[in-house]
Amino acid sequence: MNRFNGQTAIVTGAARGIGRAIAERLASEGATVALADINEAGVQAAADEIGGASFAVATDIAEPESVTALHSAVIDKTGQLDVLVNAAAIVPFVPWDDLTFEEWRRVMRVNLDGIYLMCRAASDLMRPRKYGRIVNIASNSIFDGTPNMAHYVASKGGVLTFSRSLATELGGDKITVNSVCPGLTDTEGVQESPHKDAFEFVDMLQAIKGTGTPADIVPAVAFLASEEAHWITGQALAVDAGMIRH
Ligand code: NAD
Ligand code: 4PL
Repeated sequence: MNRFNGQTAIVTGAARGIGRAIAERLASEGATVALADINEAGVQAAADEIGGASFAVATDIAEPESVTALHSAVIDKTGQLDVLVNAAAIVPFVPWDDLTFEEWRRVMRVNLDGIYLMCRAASDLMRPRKYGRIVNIASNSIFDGTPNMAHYVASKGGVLTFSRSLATELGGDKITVNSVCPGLTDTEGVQESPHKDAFEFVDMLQAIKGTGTPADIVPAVAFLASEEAHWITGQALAVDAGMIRH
């Protein structure tokens, strides 16, 4: 399939994990992808590997100037923006007893302020063209309140409800906004944290058995980012082997 021929996409969190896999798919289907990540070396390596016209932009999604610079770079290089996928986030493992206000703010700043800043800048570019696809990566943890990450769960609940509202705001300009809610997924980030020990537990809850990988999340994101998903907006899609059925 070549669903993104002639299109430009921004994917945040594209240095590794789910974001990187999404960037690879959109590029393989014809998009020029701006890979945005705070990990400068990692995102450059990812862009080099993808090749073609895709390019890396070192970006902190929580810094307004950095987000503005990213969108300027996209316009300078390609002149348009069709797709935004917000996959960058902090995925913490912090029990309630250790959850300080500082830690709460650290996560909110990236996971929620960052989504606002990215959607603000991207929608301003999309609206005059009367086309756009925004896919925000939330998490299935918001449906059952996964432990050891209350601030993260709160931030991702905000991502879902914000996406719903933004869908209403932007529908008049034919821009769709949806969220995808992955279950526990085997990524570099998870492997670096105690979340890696939870795979057996979530397997027990899944309708379909096995370990989720970024490749399992990508197809849902690519579909919602494609032109043909034009009649779907304000939705949240759990992609988690049926762990959550809401
Ligand atoms: P990861 O930690 O492997 O990768 C996240 C990327 O985001 C990293 O490259 C990191 O540098 C980047 N990032 C962090 N802060 C940033 C900032 N301020 N600006 C720009 N980039 C920043 O994560 P992952 O496991 O691939 O998760 C990707 C997305 O999927 C996240 O939104 C996460 O919340 C969500 N998710 C993950 C899981 C899971 O189990 N892995 C489950 C549900 C949802
Ligand atoms: C079920 O989004 O959804 C662990 C870590 N377990 O980040 C998540 C579940 C994690 C999740 C998540």
